[in-house]
Amino acid sequence: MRAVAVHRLRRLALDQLEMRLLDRIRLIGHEVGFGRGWRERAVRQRFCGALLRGLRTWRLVLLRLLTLRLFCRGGIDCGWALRVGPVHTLLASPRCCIRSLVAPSPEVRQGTPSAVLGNPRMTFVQRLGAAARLIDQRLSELLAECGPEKGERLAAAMHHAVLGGGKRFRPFLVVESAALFGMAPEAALDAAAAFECVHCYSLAHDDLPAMDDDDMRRGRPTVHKAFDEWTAILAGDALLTLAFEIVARPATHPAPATRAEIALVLAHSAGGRGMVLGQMLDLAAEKRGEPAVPSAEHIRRLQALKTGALLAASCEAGAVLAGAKSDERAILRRYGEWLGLAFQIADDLLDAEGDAAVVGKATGKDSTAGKATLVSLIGIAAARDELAKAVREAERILAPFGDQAATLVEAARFTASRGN
Ligand code: GRG
Repeated sequence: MRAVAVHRLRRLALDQLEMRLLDRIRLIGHEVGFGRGWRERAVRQRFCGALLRGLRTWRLVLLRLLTLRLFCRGGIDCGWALRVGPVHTLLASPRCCIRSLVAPSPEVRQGTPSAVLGNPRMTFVQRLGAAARLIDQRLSELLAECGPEKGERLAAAMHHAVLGGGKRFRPFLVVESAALFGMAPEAALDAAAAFECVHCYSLAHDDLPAMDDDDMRRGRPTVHKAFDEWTAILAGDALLTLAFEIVARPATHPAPATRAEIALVLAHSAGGRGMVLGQMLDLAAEKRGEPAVPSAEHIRRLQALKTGALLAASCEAGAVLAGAKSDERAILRRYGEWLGLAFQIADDLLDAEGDAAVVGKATGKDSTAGKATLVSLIGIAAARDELAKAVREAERILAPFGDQAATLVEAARFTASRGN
């Protein structure tokens, strides 16, 4: 009798605990920014399931919650957090846990790019991570194939600028935009890598003392800090040239006309009518005070050129690569423009409010430098509204593609919620 009563009491206490834990999970889910989409719901349910399965050993559950919270706060995807398991494992074998965090998933280790990215069970962040690993692998092959001889200082600086961090968002957009028109990821990887080379060159140059003067990028010393200024300049130059070499190679696309078209899209977005002009306007405002009072319109144009152009071109290039019709190509371009705007506003918000450890570079630089950004001109609340509008527009433009464009829709939402 007594044993039954004790058992019931214990069950009751566990039920109570379960309710409290569920509340807590909901709260944490809210804190780490789960949305309301079905994918997010599915992840949340997986969480709850995994947590509740461990309820009999409730201390373990509390520890898991703590792990989850720590990792999610650190910007790590929930799926990864689940793979790490309970904190006690972390304490018992930190190296094994850290390895499971950074090691490629079994799909990435075993599968072809199509198999890896075709897995419908992946969350968006896992998909972005899986694509990043594929792109990293292709980038290091291309650097070895087309870059300078191994062991040279220039090669080492190019590696430093490209490998070892970065979301690989532009190449992801190339791959996913091409996938929207039925192209397999492996067929889009080279063009995607070319876009990342241009992005990495721009970061290496932007970080130089003559430009934005940054010591840290992607959580590591910038190229000129790890090497020196002249090496960083030359590594950037070589990466820009390498991008066009990659695009020109038959491996990028069998049709010369398509390769030429991609080269055009990339050149327009990166050059004196695109990113370089945007950078020029930005530095002219900061260093020469031109114009004396920048308007919100001026800032929007500057950002569309500096940041938006390459993002929009990545989406357009994916469509070109996959042979999309001209109206479909135009849709992808417009989607990319809204996405670019969202990306830059989110970047300004991160600079204003972000944590340098999570962002991977110094924050608060814009206001310290007295730099006019959309956030400084219209305020945080209005910038958030504009960000939400940009994401809505990006989603609306993709409506003709229906569910086929789900990943690109999520990419637009991701730009708004990203932590780095
Ligand atoms: C030097 C010609 C020239 C241009 C530089 C890209 C750029 C133009 C400047 C970088 C300054 C900056 C912080 C711009 C805001 C948006 C941006 C490009 C952020 C960095 O891109 P992410 O977040 O970086 O995709 P990762 O590291 O993930 O690749």
